Amino acid sequence: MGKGQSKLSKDELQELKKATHFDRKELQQWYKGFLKDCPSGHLDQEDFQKIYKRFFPFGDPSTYSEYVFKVFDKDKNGYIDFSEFIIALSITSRGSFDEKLKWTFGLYDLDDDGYISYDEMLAIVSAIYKMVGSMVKLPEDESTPDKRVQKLFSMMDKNKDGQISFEEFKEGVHLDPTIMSALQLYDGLV
Ligand SMILES: [Ca+2]
Repeated sequence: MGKGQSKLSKDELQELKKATHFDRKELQQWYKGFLKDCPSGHLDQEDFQKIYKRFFPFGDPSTYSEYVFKVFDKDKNGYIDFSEFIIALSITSRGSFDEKLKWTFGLYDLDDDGYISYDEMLAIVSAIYKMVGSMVKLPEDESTPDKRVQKLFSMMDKNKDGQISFEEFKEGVHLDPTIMSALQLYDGLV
């Protein structure tokens, strides 16, 4: 994505139209807004954290925003460019259930090996708890990240191998839709 241009080129538009659920007009609008918020044309970890801080002023979203940043930054170069931003936004806001599911799974699967381990789930859940702080009243059996993860594992890890496959995740989401709340939290930003 070239610096200094105020509009997407024809080729860029064409490409993003194919890769997202947005039309030309929406893409140009989002691009304008994106440049307004970050004139450099890309977001770094710190910019991203600031956005979350606006929405969770009473908690500490630093860790959680780092994890989400990693999912956005597809080419892992340390920046979210417009194309990465809009593709993630398209999935989280207009994606099919399956797209959203894959995106959320990718968030939990920190090392990208296709399985969510207990520690990976604990890392994300702890980050969410840290972020929402005391704003949410939690049921007794979910009062700590450990309890919450134990509960999720007892429900989702059907073959008891200590990790959650995509299939198990997919089924588990129906048993506990709040697991997708990782995504809903992001929805609040759009
Ligand atoms: Ca990138």
